[in-house]
Amino acid sequence: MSGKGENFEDQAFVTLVTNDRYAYGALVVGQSLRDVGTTRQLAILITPQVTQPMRRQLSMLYDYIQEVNPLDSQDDAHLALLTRPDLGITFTKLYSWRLTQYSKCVFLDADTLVLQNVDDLFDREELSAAPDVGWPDCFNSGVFVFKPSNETYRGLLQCAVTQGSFDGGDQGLLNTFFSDWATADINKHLPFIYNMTSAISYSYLPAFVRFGNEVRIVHFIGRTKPWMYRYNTQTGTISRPSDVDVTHDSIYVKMWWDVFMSKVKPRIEQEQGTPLQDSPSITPPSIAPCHHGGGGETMSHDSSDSNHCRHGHSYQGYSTVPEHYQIGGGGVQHRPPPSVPQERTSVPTVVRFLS
Ligand SMILES: [Mn+2]
Repeated sequence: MSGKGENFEDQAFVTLVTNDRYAYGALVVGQSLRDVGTTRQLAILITPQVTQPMRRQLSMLYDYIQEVNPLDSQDDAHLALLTRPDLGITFTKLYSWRLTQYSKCVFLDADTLVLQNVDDLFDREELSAAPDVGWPDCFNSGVFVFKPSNETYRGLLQCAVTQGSFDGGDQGLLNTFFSDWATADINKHLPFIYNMTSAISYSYLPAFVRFGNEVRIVHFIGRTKPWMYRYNTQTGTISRPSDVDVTHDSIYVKMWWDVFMSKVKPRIEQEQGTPLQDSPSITPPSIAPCHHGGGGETMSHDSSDSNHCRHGHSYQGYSTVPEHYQIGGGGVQHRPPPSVPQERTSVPTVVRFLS
């Protein structure tokens, strides 16, 4: 074995994004995989909502990009119970099993961050995953080892139709389909350090103190994501958004931003051909200044976001990522509400997908 990927071209890390905001997560997790020297391919599934400039950014980092159409459940009543009416699209995750050009894959949510090399995950068999902190007899579907197979894909769809998902998302379905995970084979239980919930230091601090330095993958579960935070470029400190649902450990949010600022942002600037803004003063929520109605490089954001572009206000030294990545457009374009991947939720419901 000599060259990167020479002997492992049939194995890949796979992630999924359904909009530009999550694509920032994919840029960071993909970069973090490069930074730890992975020998495997990087593959990403995207939905039509991801903009062309963002696709170009992703293509600089990922070896393989596949656009997929969302497998929307079209079951708004049930989905609304979860206060995440757009989560049906996350069944797109099932499409991962159709990446049969690979013999084995490791799925990583776009809201994860790799801190140490995890190529040893490819020694594991399908379906290997770490326990979910909310119900450890279920696995968390943010990180898992799987084997692409059209037969398995069809089985998963059939399972969705006949049994549904007990949490309304992919995690419930996958735990139903791979129902013997909890008891059948301990080798399919990934250590928690491969999918550490970023808020764990608040729930079991002594264990975090003891084992925290062994963490390999951090998972920013919940609706509040690292890219919703503000990053002070002068002090390197993090500010939480106002509507936090999960308090992520600021150490890891800062790690996410360090990757974004040092590797991802420069590539965006390089593609634009101009600095995003005079460093170090950066105005939220866009990296670039808000150019409403102006041409040139503009990163717009959704009006429903809590972080509106605030003209006339100074937020010097702070940075957040924009909702949509847009270059060369005619200013802010309001797009449909973004769809976001499903997270574990405790709301029980039986739904029928794809029926
Ligand atoms: Mn996640």
